[in-house]
Amino acid sequence: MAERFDRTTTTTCGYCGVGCRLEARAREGRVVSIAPALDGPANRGHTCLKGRFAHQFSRSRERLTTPLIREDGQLRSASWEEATARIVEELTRIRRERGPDAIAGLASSRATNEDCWAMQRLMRAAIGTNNIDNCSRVCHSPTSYALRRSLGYSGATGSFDDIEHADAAIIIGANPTEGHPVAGARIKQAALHGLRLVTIDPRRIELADYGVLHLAPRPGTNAAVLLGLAHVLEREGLVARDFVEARTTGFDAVRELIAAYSPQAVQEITGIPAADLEAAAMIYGQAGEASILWGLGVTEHKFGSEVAQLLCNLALMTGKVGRPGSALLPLRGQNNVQGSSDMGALPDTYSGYRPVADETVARAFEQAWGVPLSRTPGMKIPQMFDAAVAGDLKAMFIFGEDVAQTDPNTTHVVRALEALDFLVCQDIFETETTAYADVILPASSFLEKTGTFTNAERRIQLVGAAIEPPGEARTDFDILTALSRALGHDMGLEAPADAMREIAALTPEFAGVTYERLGRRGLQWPVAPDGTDAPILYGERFEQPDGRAHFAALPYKEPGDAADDEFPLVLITGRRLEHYNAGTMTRRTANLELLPAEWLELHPDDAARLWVADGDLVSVRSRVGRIEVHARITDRIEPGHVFTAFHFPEVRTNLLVGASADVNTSCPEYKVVAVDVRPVQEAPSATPALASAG
Ligand SMILES: Nc1nc2c(c(=O)[nH]1)N[C@H]1C(S)=C(S)[C@@H](COP(=O)(O)OP(=O)(O)OC[C@H]3O[C@@H](n4cnc5c(=O)[nH]c(N)nc54)[C@H](O)[C@@H]3O)O[C@H]1N2
Ligand SMILES: Nc1nc2c(c(=O)[nH]1)N[C@H]1C(S)=C(S)[C@@H](COP(=O)(O)OP(=O)(O)OC[C@H]3O[C@@H](n4cnc5c(=O)[nH]c(N)nc54)[C@H](O)[C@@H]3O)O[C@H]1N2
Ligand code: SF4
Ligand SMILES: [Mo]
Repeated sequence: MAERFDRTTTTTCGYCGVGCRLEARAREGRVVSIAPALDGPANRGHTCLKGRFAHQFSRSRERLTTPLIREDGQLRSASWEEATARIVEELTRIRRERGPDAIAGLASSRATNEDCWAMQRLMRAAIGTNNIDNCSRVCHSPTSYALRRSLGYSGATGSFDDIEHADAAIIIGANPTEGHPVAGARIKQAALHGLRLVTIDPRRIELADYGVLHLAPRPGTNAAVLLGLAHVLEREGLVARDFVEARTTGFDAVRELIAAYSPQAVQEITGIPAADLEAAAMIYGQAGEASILWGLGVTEHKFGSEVAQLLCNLALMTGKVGRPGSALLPLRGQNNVQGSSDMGALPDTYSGYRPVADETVARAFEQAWGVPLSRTPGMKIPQMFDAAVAGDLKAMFIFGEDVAQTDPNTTHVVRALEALDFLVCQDIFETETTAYADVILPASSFLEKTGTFTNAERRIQLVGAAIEPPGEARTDFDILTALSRALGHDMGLEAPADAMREIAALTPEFAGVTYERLGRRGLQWPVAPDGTDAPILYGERFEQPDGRAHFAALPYKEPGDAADDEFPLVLITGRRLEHYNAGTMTRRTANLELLPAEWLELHPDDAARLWVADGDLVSVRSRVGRIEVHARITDRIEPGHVFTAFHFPEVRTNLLVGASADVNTSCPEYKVVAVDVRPVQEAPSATPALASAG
């Protein structure tokens, strides 16, 4: 009997930020099965249905297999030479006529560190602009901002292992059993073994069933919840005075601020019963070791970056940081969103979050790359779209992001893409965004390339190629380095390993990283020159000039949108287990059979009032747009709220989301959108008899 597979490659999952290690088995150039790597530090022999089964997309007939060029409005196949020549000609012309800042690029947080390194170097050194950003902008940029201000490093303070070492945990604005399923399963196991779990989410998420307490705040009121928790901790004498004294600054202002946030006052704002808030504070405050985990229900708000700072306050005032079991764990989203940001695919920082305006840093990069570099911070993603509409941005190079589906305010995004003189997309499929491209470059998925991803624990892990790219598709790394060469800047990086050597040489937190040292278990940055890594940060000192962590005294402020007479319901958007973001990959796998379409979750009381039955088509209208979607009636959501995801182009959820965004980072307020929901009279479908007669 023939072998079922002829090659096994140990690699890292390319979907979410858990970073499961996988064994990919291939036969005759196709992935035939994927199994969990038993020694994977984050997954310990487990995977979810995406990592294990959602690989058929890799040989989908719809994969991009040749470059495509638009001519007279139509896309046609082209050679790599032709596509490259077109890109060089257009970008050179625009740079000559309008300057380098008329060009912007997006790096893909689905791609490797090495790919993102090449992308930011291409924009900075070959084009000459800091107009480079990545999807962390629309995701955890508020977390990054808060952690850097409060503690120092832009990363989780601990590891998933802290879940098992904790006596209690707060999970706020995250739904790990759908978004980070293997971490979700570890939390379930820990809860079954005594972890006292508090969930804070307007929806009754699955983990609420495993916890000791669930708090359901009104969307956008997290700050009040956290200030109320701090109030009770102070009132009950649960503040770690010695820790606060020895290792932090700014607590006095916080103590003054929280006096006003009594449980009663917080109940008014959030709808959370005062007794529940008090109980939650006691569970966290009295635990020996306790961790806080969070997601987009914290960040994707008008004051998301402030709320993330308030989370740091809680850990600091109780001294619950820097020990096994006491961690701050943001559940970073994409497989490599931590990494793309670490690599400096951001408009204001080089790798390691060092400002582009810092003369010493900029000089080091100029010396390494042999070109002058701009000291002016570039545009963030929403500013890029505004500049395109205003006619100031003329070209974009979008590498692995489907902004026309996933960014907010779709109408504005599309207008921006249409306004550009020249758009290049580098993807593995045609998408809503490539519909506006002048050149489309066929790239490789995570199953077809080598390099590294960095997971939500700051763990840098190796990625191996299980199969070859299809047709004439190339790896992202090869495409980007070749383009840079064609634009006149030869990076001198032949392979991803060369890029990692350069990253290590130019980035203090990566100083000791080599592929050999990463081995099968990876390393958690910062990695010292001798290869010692850091599973737990801040045991001794915080990464601030004075070595101390900083409290932030920030009051509750109202969200950017609110229900009113015309738009009486609040829409929350988020994720489904079976599909991944734009869905380009999961919709091309058997996961589509598990979840074939999107739906809107609606509480039975609202459904009755609106005359909507389960399964009915409804129209959802916001201040900026309208969609149609089928309703599902569930009491996991509170009356007054509705929920949907954004994985299907058939339902352009982001038509509904407006321009409101986090005040410090421009992360969109995807989680609070006032809407009006109405039943739609569906046209009677043609009967089979009529159809065949036609
Ligand atoms: N299956 C699957 N997994 C994924 C993804 C996917 O698309 N599909 N995407 C990946 C990415 S990019 C990311 S960033 C992560 C995201 O992972 P999560 O952060 O878990 O994602 P969401 O489902 O968007 O939002 C989490 C929760 O926030 C809650 N929430 C909304 N508003 C509020 C609020 O005001 N307060 C509180 N306390 N909670 C609120 C929502 O009800 C929701 O349950 O998932 C990653 N993993
Ligand atoms: N309403 C609403 N909208 C949201 C959110 C929300 O909660 N609510 N969440 C936001 C968040 S957190 C995020 S992170 C964004 C995600 O939004 P996106 O980053 O746009 O979504 P993805 O589907 O992860 O991937 C983008 C593209 O990368 C391509 N791709 C995948 N792997 C590779 C590769 O290796 N190389 C190349 N070249 N291309 C590749 C895919 O085909 C896809 O077209 O969505 C945001 N949108
Ligand atoms: S939990 Fe995340 S990393 Fe692990 S298999 Fe699932 S999608 Fe992949
Ligand atoms: Mo994300």
